[in-house]
Amino acid sequence: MTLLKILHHPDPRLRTKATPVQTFDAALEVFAQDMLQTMYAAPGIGLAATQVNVHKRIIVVDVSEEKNRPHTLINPVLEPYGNKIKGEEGCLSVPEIYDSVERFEHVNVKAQDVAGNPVEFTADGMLSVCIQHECDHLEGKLFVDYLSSLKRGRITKKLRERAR
Ligand code: GNR
Ligand code: NI
Repeated sequence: MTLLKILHHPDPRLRTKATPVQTFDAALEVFAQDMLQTMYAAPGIGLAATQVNVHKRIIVVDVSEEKNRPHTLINPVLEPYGNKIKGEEGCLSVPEIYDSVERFEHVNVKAQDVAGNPVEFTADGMLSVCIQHECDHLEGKLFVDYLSSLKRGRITKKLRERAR
């Protein structure tokens, strides 16, 4: 098991658009396990491959209390629906910053599992929010992009100072 290094905003590599996974092999399974381990250790409720500098469409999430409900989603495609809800978000790539973001309440998810089998389900609550947050990472998008440019500028400055 390997703990992966998480990139921090404003690292430009976080802005990379991830490409689809085409090969479902043992290396993918190992990488997915490493991502889960890294997420649990952080600790976090989700992690996108982009955050560990792998620009493939892979996310892991576990919003359970006991940390025993891992989901690994490959090539996820989302159809968000319903009302917009506001909730506090944080991000392992934007450490110690929390702010309110609007998301759709529900999301239909089509994806593949680590073996390449198709999976489809709907999510709501924290799982819905988390999956939307992770899929943004695969597009090179961060939750701070939803904030005002004034707020985002302050956050970027703070993290830049912290990094040096
Ligand atoms: O651990 C995390 N918590 C969280 C809280 C509210 C909304 C989204 C998240 S995801 C975050 C982990 C992370 O950065 N995933 O990309
Ligand atoms: Ni994040």
